[in-house]
Amino acid sequence: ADQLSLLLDSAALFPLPNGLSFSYGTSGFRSDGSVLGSTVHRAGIVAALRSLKTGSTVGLVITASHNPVCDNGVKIADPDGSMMDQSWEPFANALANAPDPNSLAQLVLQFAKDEEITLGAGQSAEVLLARDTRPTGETLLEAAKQGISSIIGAVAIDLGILTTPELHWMVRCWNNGTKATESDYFAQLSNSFRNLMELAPNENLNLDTVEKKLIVDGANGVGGSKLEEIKKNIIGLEIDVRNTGKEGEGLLNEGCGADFVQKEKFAPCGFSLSDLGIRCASLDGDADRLVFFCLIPNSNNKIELVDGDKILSLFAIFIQEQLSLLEELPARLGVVQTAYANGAATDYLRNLGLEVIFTPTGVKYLHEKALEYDIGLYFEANGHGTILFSKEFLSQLDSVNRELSSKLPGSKKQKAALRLVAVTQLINQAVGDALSGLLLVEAILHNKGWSFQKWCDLYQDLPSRQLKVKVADRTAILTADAETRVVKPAALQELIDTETAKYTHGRCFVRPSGTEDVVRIYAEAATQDSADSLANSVAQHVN
Ligand code: NG1
Ligand code: ZN
Repeated sequence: ADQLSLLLDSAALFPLPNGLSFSYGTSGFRSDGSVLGSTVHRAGIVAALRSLKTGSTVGLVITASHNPVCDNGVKIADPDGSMMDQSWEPFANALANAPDPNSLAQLVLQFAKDEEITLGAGQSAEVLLARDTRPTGETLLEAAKQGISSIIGAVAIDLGILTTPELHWMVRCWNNGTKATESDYFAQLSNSFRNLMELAPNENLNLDTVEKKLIVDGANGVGGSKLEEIKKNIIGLEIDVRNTGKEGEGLLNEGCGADFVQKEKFAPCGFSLSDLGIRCASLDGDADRLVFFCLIPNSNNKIELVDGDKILSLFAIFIQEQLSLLEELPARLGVVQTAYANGAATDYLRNLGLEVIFTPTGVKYLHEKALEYDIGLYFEANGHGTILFSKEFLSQLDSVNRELSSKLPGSKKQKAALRLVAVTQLINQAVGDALSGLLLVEAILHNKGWSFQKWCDLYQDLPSRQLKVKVADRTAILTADAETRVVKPAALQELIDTETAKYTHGRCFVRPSGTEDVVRIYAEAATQDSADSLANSVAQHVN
């Protein structure tokens, strides 16, 4: 068949649902899983074109992350494992909303022409596919496959059920020509974890047995069972996985998972006071977010939370420490946050002498900024983040490491270099990864001989409150300065300023969500009561 009729036939099988429109938000298309057939089919077409354009393998993952089990979503990964270049989003949007097969086909042909992609001329395209554990995932994956095969020469490779970060990692490795299977991923994590654990300075090995234990809430999603695989090859850490999504363990993301734990500040289901004193961690449904917590005695399941900001701080301290031992390895270190970062975290990081910058919410913005440094660390408060190392830095580290292992083997300096090497191998440089992040946290605590409490006490979070409000049209709100200020409607910012001025350490901002049809309100102040009341009063003005 020729390209046009292939597109027409394929599109006819996946009609756009009446009255719905879709938009490629900060993490792809998201909606109720039952209405996403056409969207995912069309995302398959976009992915195939993206592969043709870049001449490399790309990825497509079907997930709605921390959202309820009935939701689903789809996003595309570029050849380096990062989110699809933003310049392609308008096309993805147009295609997702094309009313009929004919207009869809015309959009594809025109876009291919504009982008100088030759269709049907013997080029090949390759898309790696994965999905999370949602019940609508299987059908949607089929739709993606059909979309991909409606572009001549495009091939879909179904990798089954994976965490989102696994898929991104595999795309990256595939294109780098390095080992890219799931068992390679598991092996890389457990090997680099072991290396980093073994590099702990002897004087810090004073942890008692309780500290070797970690309980992990898998959000009843895809991460729990993967962690159970990884833990088989791990020593020095006892991991107990709960909410793995197996029969009888509960629903995906319901009353559990990193989003619940971070926003509600309560222990997830399956945890109780018998876990008192034990370090706990929580993943989200597709395992790209991670937070830690500990139960508070006599508090009705309230927790002490370690959020993304504090994970970021731990990573930053550790890297800074190793670099300070290696004056022959100069590196520009940058930290990227969003407006949701706790004010106390930002102060803490700046007091360490670090360069801290802000971007709008959404991993793709943070990731892009972090790429500008030799070592770029980024985290959202909700626990999504990672560390990026520039190519130049990696090759300098490699030569410093070689030099030291021949001239000063066993020295403090050599160990510092080896620790950095282990970090570069353990952390997922494609995207935030709860499993790799979790192991890095554990290895760093072990290296530093730190208890959970010591980590908590790095700084005291300012009390905060997040609310969401449904409005008629959330796009009526426009923001600036990394979303910290409302520019339209102008009167709203004035109201926010007036309210905020009433509170000590008050800070408040409002922005339209990029993933849900709501406006989000964030407030911070010296006490929980004042944070709550600031958020509530601003919410009233948003309505
Ligand atoms: P929106 O819905 O745009 O606030 C949420 C998170 C983001 C990011 C995306 C993608 C908050 C306040 N926002 O975005 O940080 O993780 O989902 O999943 O947590
Ligand atoms: Zn997620």
